[in-house]
Amino acid sequence: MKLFYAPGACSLGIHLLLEEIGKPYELARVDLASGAQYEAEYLRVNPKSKVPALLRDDGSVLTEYPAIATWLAKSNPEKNLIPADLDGEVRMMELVEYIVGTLHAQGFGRIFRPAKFCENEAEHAAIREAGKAIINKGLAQIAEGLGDRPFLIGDGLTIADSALFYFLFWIIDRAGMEVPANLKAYYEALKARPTARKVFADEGINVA
Ligand SMILES: N[C@@H](CCC(=O)N[C@@H](CS)C(=O)NCC(=O)O)C(=O)O
Repeated sequence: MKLFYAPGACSLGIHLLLEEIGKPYELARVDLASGAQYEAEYLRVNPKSKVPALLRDDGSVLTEYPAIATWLAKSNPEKNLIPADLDGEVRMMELVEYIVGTLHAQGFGRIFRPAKFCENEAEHAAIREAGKAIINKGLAQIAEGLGDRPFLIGDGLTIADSALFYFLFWIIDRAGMEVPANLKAYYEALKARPTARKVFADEGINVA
């Protein structure tokens, strides 16, 4: 297996899952800043020009965070990365979709790439503010649902936690945004896992 990733990108969460699973895998860095995702070599891997992408042992490539995470979890059922009961599973997927599809794509998308939403530069400040509002609303909801528990669903790490892990890395360590105290404690505990330390080290990311 080979994970195509960019340091600190959302692929960080898939990287964490690979470490949690503990089976051998390779890493292939994609230099998003220099536009490697648009070059022919990477387009052959993922024509959508995005990371993460996972090259599987049968030679096929899987893309899209929820799909990759689900495949990894269901291929390694002994790791319990998806709750065994149906209600736990769908509640977990509800969170994954919200974090990846709404908070990341709609919230951070507006903050980092306002031109994707409107080419008129005069609108960009308002678009960024709208992105922050999406994120703050989502963080408040997630914090309320989490309470003082160490994981989003059940009593072990699931793929929803892997998504919130990369998202909180952006929010707390990259953007320096304030978050509810319980989310900060949750993120610090995730960050302290040996698997997370290894992921940061492998990606060359310095975190406190
Ligand atoms: N829908 C995709 C989104 C992935 C995504 O947005 N990846 C970003 C990094 S966090 C990316 O590759 N951006 C490169 C670009 O847009 O040029 C998924 O769920 O995997």
